[in-house]
Amino acid sequence: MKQLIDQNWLQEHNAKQEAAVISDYNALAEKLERSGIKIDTILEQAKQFTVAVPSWGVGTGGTRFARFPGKGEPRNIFEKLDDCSVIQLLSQATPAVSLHIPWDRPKDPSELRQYAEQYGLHFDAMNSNTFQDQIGQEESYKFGSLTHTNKAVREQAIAHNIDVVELGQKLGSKALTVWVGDGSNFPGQQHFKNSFTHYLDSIKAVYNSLPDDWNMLLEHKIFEPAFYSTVIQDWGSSYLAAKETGERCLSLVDLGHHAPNVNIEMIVSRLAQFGKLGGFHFNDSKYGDDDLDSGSINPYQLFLIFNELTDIRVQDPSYSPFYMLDQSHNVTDPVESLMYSAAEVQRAFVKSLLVDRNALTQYQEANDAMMAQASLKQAYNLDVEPILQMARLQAGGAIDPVSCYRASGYRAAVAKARPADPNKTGSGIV
Ligand code: AOS
Ligand code: ZN
Ligand code: ZN
Repeated sequence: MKQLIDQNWLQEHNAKQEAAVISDYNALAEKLERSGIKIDTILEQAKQFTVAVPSWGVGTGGTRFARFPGKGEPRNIFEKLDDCSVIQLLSQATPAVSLHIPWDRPKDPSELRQYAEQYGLHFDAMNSNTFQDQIGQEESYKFGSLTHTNKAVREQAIAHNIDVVELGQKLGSKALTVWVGDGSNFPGQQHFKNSFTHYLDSIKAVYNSLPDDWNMLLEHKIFEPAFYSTVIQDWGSSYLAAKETGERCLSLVDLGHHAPNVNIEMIVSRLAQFGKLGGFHFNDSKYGDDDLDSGSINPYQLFLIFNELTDIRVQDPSYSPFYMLDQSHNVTDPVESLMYSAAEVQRAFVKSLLVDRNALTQYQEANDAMMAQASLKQAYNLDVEPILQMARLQAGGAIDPVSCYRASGYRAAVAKARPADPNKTGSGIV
């Protein structure tokens, strides 16, 4: 397999920290053993955990005010895959890439597939884009796409989604994620019922063209770019649309798409209870913002979401929603942010495995609020870093991905190899 950071160098880098990791791991094993938890079974699950990286995430993001391009930004999808391969090599948790069309539309899908495969990468859910106009397209999405008042615009948006599915089939993807920015900025601008009816009709048309082994994931967002009303603004609208559309049409929860203080873990439980929780876009947010790094603001919320997911998997071990990082890296090196975030999501997952579920159930049944919350905190407060480090070490990754990446000189090398083109950003502002 092709690797852009030398494997021998990586092993030497790890060797300096290996004894400390083994010692920390053994100490944690002893501690967990006292609670009847075998660390090796947790380690194996940690090694299985994966989260997809978005193709646009390796470019520097920005806000509507400005974008400050980073050095050595990838200029095309092949260079994006190069960066994704480094993220996977060091983190060993991100073997899949989620493509955005048209930003990353390949001229030759089989060439792109082979390029990914040489790195051991594959393609996760495809993302369509009807939230901006593309060069040469006939109809404008200024006033909406799948929900537009004009049938010709809706048909164009439907055709784009079907096209993305056909492309995804050639790349080995198995899902289409649909997020639309459709909505309004003024009370009275849009007829709520009519726009939702148009959405349902459009989504059904896309769904009817879906291959049998594909899922369609509907992503809701409270606001932005529409600031007064959004057609698929919350999990309720998403659930209704998914239920109306069909069995393989599911809801996708992007953590940054809710009002502050909304109980997202409860939304997770509700959607899962009715068989409609299909995937996640992981990120964090503080105010009304979308796409800060996962776990950077509220790691406890991330843990509580995984606590629900682990609870669901106790009932149904085969349950596996689509996981993707959806972040905008405005002030960090995107490769570092994505490696660090993948580990934060993995950390929340691992901690959720350590919750004593029998004890929690008993406390809940006995209405022992103090001990119920304490049983969650007991798992959350444990430092599981040695498990994450050991998982990466055993899988051939880096004990500490960020320090290893910095020592490798990868960014400096690509900064030379990829001179900035002032006329091309290589990524969108998302
Ligand atoms: C937008 O806010 C959403 O998170 C979508 O997932 C979007 O398609 C993605 O961020 C790419 O723009
Ligand atoms: Zn998203
Ligand atoms: Zn978003």
